[in-house]
Amino acid sequence: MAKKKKTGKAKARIIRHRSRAKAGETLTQKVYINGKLLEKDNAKISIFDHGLLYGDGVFEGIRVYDRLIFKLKEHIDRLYASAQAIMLTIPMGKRQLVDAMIKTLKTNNIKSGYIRAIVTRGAGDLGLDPRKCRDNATVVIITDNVTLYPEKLYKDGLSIVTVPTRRNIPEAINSQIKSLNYLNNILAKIEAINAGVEEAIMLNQDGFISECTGDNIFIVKNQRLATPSVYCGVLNGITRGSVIDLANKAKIACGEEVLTRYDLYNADECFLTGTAAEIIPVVKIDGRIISIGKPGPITARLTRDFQLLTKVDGVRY
Ligand code: PXG
Repeated sequence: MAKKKKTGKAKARIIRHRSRAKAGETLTQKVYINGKLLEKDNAKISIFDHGLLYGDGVFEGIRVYDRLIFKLKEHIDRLYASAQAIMLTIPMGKRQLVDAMIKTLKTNNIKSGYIRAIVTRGAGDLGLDPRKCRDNATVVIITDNVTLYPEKLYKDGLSIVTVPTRRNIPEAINSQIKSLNYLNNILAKIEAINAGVEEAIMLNQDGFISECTGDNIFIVKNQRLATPSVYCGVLNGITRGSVIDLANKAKIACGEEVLTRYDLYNADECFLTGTAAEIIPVVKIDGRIISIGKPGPITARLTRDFQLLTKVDGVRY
């Protein structure tokens, strides 16, 4: 069969990965699937995998800074806790999974980037019944680059809106479970894009602030930091935890609270946190300019502290 010509986009991706290879070597991105490292184009799983058919699975996104895997233990523990909550057995121990991640990073010669670990229920039949997924769960590890928002927005700040789609109620899917079921977050993202902005604030069932589609939210009021409590139905974000620790160290008070839109509109500063987004300032919410419409000093201080932390805190490989 004649080989398909590579599109401009595909070519660019290959060149990007090749550029990380040592002189004289070419490197095509490899993806880990169930113990094997496969070339990206051959990295395939069954169309009967319940991860695809039902979003039945869990995942993690982890950042790597200059060969340091940031908050690795926290991410691994959260992955296994999410799996435990949905009665999914990850067919390998934590140490083995970490070894597989490091092997994938090294194979792809990644110094700084992003690890996406995915564990699905595995291949079953067209029914929901997870017992039909007789083989082990599918374990996938992708290592790549990630950019969530354009660089300019980190300097100037984001404009965001509250959207109609609510965060999942904990009685349905507990927000601590980082499941492959992101449809309501995606709907919220679509609503934000339709409104001409990059990110959405999701309210919980009671109308209080929960979080954004892939980030936690913080405000600063009178030199004090506040973020919605996990009881408001937010993911206990690992970047959120790092920011709370950094605030404690910097002697900036930080409360985990119940917040309303009013609190956001009247904040002195606002920012979002997430592994992919890191810390990004917010300067406009639902058309209200926050304070003077520029990223504030406490956001800048915590961003600096966070950047320093990523240089020293992590598992080296
Ligand atoms: N809330 C939600 C709903 C998330 O999915 C965070 C908060 C931040 O948590 P960490 O632990 O990363 O600080 C997340 C994580 C994306 C994307 O493309 C976002 C996440 C995961 C995967 C992709 O926006 N967010």
